[in-house]
Amino acid sequence: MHITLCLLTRNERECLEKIYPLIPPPSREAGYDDLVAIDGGSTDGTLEFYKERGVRVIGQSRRGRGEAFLLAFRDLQSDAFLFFSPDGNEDVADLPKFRKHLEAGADLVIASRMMKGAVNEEDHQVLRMRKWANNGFNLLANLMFRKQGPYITDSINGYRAITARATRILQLDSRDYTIEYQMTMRAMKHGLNIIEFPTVEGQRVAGETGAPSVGTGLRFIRKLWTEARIK
Ligand SMILES: Nc1nc2c(ncn2[C@@H]2O[C@H](COP(=O)(O)OP(=O)(O)OP(=O)(O)O)[C@@H](O)[C@H]2O)c(=O)[nH]1
Ligand SMILES: [Mg+2]
Repeated sequence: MHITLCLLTRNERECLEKIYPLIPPPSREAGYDDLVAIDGGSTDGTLEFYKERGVRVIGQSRRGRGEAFLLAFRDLQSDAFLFFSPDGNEDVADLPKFRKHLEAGADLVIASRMMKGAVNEEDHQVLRMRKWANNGFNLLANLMFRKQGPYITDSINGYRAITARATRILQLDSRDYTIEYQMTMRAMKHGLNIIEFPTVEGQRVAGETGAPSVGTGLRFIRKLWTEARIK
């Protein structure tokens, strides 16, 4: 199975300097056969960083994290896509873990920050607002859409892999930060095989978030509502 690792960035030069050197070159053992960056219009030297290292870049004509996913599905020839955000949140050590699940027949593989054995970046805090909100979105998605398989504990995490076959079934169209939630809800609706494994979430190593919590949360609620209304 040919798997393409997709690095998702918008103005992440500082993070890339720390994280990119930790990403092994493509190989069977690394967990992917190809590496491509999908960039949402960086102006901070991210594109120069890639160019200096000979990394293939797909530039977006429209901004948005979901847009990057849709471009990968449209423009890349691969059996599966593994998405990685090189800002420190996602553990490089997990990159080789996706392949065995995909090759065993999973349609969607999610690194979960919520299941037993996982660590969420808020777990050391008493108030875990983001985690609680995410668990609310998880509960609703499972109650409303899940047809088979285990309870999905992290329906919105971006650290995930999906087969090309599944993308053709799901016909995703979210262009913003709701892309992963839409992907999980539709995979549930279609009864696809979703597998999770536990991951340890790290802190962003530099720069700033592009996803303010409250605004993004409202978008998730709207997306849930939309998915509930369509078949
Ligand atoms: N290709 C692409 N990537 C994007 C876009 N917007 C954000 N990203 C990347 O998506 C990843 C996740 O975005 P973040 O802003 O870190 O969101 P977050 O992980 O919820 O927030 P933090 O907790 O601060 O890390 C980062 O690697 C961003 O650079 C976009 O329009 N296009
Ligand atoms: Mg992040």
